[in-house]
Formats: sequence, C-alpha cells, structure tokens
Amino acid sequence: MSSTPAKAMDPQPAKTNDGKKKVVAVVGGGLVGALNASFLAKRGFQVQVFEFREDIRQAEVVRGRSINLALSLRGREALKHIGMEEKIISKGIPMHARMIHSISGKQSPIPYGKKGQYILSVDRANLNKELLTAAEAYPNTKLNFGYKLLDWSCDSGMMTFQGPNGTEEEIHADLIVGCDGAFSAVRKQFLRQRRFNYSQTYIPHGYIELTMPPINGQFAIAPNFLHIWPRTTFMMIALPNLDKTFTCTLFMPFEEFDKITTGDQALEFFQKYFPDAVPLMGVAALKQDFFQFPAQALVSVKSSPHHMGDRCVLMGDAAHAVVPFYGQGMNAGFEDCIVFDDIMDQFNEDLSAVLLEYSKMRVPDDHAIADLAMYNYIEMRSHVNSRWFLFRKYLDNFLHRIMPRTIIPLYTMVTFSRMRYHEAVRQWQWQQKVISRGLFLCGTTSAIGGTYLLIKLFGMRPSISLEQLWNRVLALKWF
Ligand code: FAD
Ligand code: EGU
Repeated sequence: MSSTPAKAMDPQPAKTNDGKKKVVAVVGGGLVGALNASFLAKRGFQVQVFEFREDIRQAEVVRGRSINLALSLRGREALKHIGMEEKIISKGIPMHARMIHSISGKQSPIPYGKKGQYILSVDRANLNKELLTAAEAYPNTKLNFGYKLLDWSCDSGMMTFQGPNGTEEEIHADLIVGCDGAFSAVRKQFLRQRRFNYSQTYIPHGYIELTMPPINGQFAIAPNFLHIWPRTTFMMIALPNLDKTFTCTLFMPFEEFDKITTGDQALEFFQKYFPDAVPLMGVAALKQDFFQFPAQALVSVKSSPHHMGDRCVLMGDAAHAVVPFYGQGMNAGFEDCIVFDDIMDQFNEDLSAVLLEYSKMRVPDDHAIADLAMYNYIEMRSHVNSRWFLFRKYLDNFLHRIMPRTIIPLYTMVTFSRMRYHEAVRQWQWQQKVISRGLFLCGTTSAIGGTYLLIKLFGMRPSISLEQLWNRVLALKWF
C-alpha cells in the first residue's frame, strides 16, 4: 500500500497545465523499469515503457545477466508497495543460512539471523515477467517492446527510438525515467552536463554460470541455503531454483579464465578447488558448460547527480551498477523506486523539486552500497578462504550476542533493514572503533596486570623498558 496523502486541494499534479495526464517514459523494462512502471502508474501518470528486447513473456529463451538473484528486505518492501510481494515470495526459495564448503568437502551452515531472517532465491526471468504483467494491468500504462533509445533532449523532452521495424520514431515525454541498466543510453546525455560526476570501474574478475542438476529428483545439495565455496582468488556461489537445480556462479579473474581452454583443464581446475562439486555437476556437463558462454564482465558505476533538470532521472543500474558481492544491486534499485515515490508525495509531484531532492537523498546511499560491494570484493579476493569466512562470521555473531544493541553485523543492517545505506556504513565504522578500543583495553589491561604479577610475585625484572613496551603496543595499530 502506498501512503499517498489526500490531495483534495492540489491541482492534480499528475496532469499538465492543460489538464492532460503527464506522460512519463520509462526507458528499460528490466527489473527496475518494470517495477517503476507500476509505481508511476499508481500515481496516475500516463506511463510508456520502452524496452529494447522483445517481450520476454513471449520469448523462448531469455538470457539475462544472472539466472537467479537473492531478494532481501529492501526489494521485498518495494514489491509490497505495488501489491506484488506475496506473488513473488511464493515462488522464491528461502535461504536461512549460508553453507560454507571447504576444500575437503566439509559443509558448515551459518544462519543469517533469527528464524524470520532469511533471504529468497528468485528467478530473474519470472520476476521480470510478473512485474511487466503487473504494470500492464494499469489502464494508463503501455509497454512498447523492440524500442531502442538512441538519443534524447532534456530541453524538449523528445526521445529518438529505433522501433521494431527498424524505423526511427520521435516520442515526447514530460518525465524520462532511465532504467536502462549499467550501460544506460539515457545516461549518455548526462555526461555532457555541467558538473556531472561519473565513474566506471571494471574489476579483474568475470563470471560464468553452471547448473547443478537434481539427483533422483531431489536437490543435489541442501536447498534452503546460499552455498559458498570461498577460495581467495576464486569463489563459487550457488542459489537454488524451483526446478530443483542450483545455479552456480563462478567468479574468477579473466587472466585465470584465459588459462583454461580445454575440457580437461576445466575439470582439473574444479577437482583442485571445488572437488565436492564435481560429481554433483557431472564431469561431462562440466567439461562442456564451462565453455558454453564466455566469462561475463562485472562493472561498478557511480554517478551524481541522478537527475537532469526537471525532466530526467536515472534509477537502478543506470544510476549505480554495483558488483554483486553484497547481493544488493536489484534490492537497491527497487528501494530507489520507494524513495522516489516518497519524495513525490512530499513535494506534491512538483518535478523540479522532486528530482533535486531525490538526488540529494539517494546519491549518498547509492554510493555507499557501491563502495560496500567493492570493499567486500577486495576483501574476499585478498584473504577469504573457507576458514577465514567461518571465523569472521562466528566472531561477528559472538560480538552481537554479547552486545546485541551495540554491535550489529553490517550484512544484517544492509540485508534485513531499511536503514539508509550510508548510515549503515557509518554505524559499522563506529562499531569497528568500539571493538578495537575494547580489544585494546583488554590487551593493555592484561599486559599491565601480567607484568605487575611477574614483578610482584616472582620478582622478575622486565628486560625491556616501559617505553619500548609502549611502542610495541602502538605498533599493533588497533585503533
Ligand atoms: P537491467 O536488469 O540491466 O535492465 C535494463 C533494461 O534496459 C534491459 O531490459 C535492457 O534490455 C534495457 N535497455 C538497455 N538499453 C536500452 C535502450 N537503449 N533502449 C531501451 N531499453 C534498453 N542483485 C541483487 O539484488 N541480488 C543478487 O543476488 C544479485 N546477483 C547478481 C549476480 C550477478 C552475476 C550480477 C551481474 C548481478 C546481480 N545482481 C543482484 C544485480 C542485478 O542484476 C541488477 O542490479 C539489476 O538487474 C538491475 O536492474 P535494472 O532494471 O536497473 O537493469
Ligand atoms: C553474489 C553473487 C556471502 C548472488 C557476500 C555473503 C552474491 C549473491 C555476502 C550472486 C558472500 C558474499 C550477502 C547476502 C549475498 C553472505 C551478504 C552475494 C547473493 C556480505 C547470483 N551476499 N549474495 N554478504 O553474507 O550480505 O552470505 O549471484 F559470498 S546475499 Cl560475496 Cl545476505
């Protein structure tokens, strides 16, 4: 349910001066565009969605950027706003914990939190289809497939599309919402704007997706988990699907992908790093599927502001593509839609004020999640193997247990709350400080106490001066 306040006295802001409904063009009918169409249709705008691909509901094969995704609280809240939460979660598979696979094949579960704290594995294609169908149900929404945005003008609101039969079409809109993904065509115009900040970073890792089939009609590994094989330089993650398969995503530097050119090398690689997965995936399938598609690149994009004048705004990956190492890309894009919707209420759909406020509000949070995801990528590839992963999570959980209100794990704030991303980061930095101060205090107290006992009880004399000792403590850099 949206919390739209009564607007009895407003001159119906969803309409232009001459009383016509304002036209909003949503460019891109991916996850965020399709969801946003419903948000905007609910407000009474005349919504036109332009999607480059054909209608995926009619397509035979859909190849997106990943087969399934982890849906968490932020994404769920957005779905709830358009009445789609139940429909989507009924087809999602709850993951209550991670399952860490060590090289020896040992599996260790680590819960995400309390009973109700779980994430869901959802099918990207199904989610996209359901969202398109929900948007289409509004009489004031039209979906246009096979329309590729070529160019647009902020001054006039005119967009040039390449239509389904190859001809160019000019279309006008009062508001253009760019939801056209990480390589956004809408964003191109932004680059020519004064004082627009933009950064784009490709990480050295790419990914391929492999399928783990069911065994005797059952999931090959426990279904209600996010399976992780952390191997420092390499990492594999597996999410369950409704057809009892798992989609395994292997992350690895392109340099390493390049070294593997034959089926036997692929098998050898898997036997070395993911031996327990080999019989489950099947030797023959592994040798083939490894080369079915070339490894895909991963890009991180930041931009600010997210809007241009009173005519155009970017949302989802178009505004902030993040690397997938927090499972938040779609969730953040979905939350964008809630934030925009709230600001539309707050500013009575006065677009120039709304867009300005939206950027002001959302840029710090989108930057924060982009940074967090990148930080986690760097951390995982530099020293996270299965033992380290388990140790860190046990430590975090232990600290949370002894100080439940002071120390909350970062992933909990990100995944299971709607605390603003930038505030979660700030809270986390503060917690780190509390922890290191605590450790420091414990360390120095026991060192001083120990020294005192040695001298007092055993008559020992320290072999180094107090000053030297102090300098050694400082060198530990626990601050
Ligand atoms: P997209 O899904 O890319 O959609 C953009 C749409 O715009 C497409 O349909 C495209 O055809 C269309 N388009 C592009 N250009 C034009 C044009 N010129 N004219 C018209 N249409 C155009 N996120 C999570 O929350 N949880 C996860 O577990 C997760 N896992 C991931 C794993 C991997 C390997 C990757 C790569 C990403 C993952 N993500 C995850 C991130 C998630 O996929 C994205 O954040 C999400 O798809 C963004 O949605 P979007 O609608 O903004 O962009
Ligand atoms: C990567 C690829 C475990 C789907 C980050 C956790 C991801 C997902 C984690 C992909 C990890 C990493 C978190 C979730 C999730 C963890 C999280 C990552 C879903 C910190 C389909 N990540 N992902 N963190 O805590 O918060 O379990 O492709 F291995 S869900 Cl990299 Cl919660």
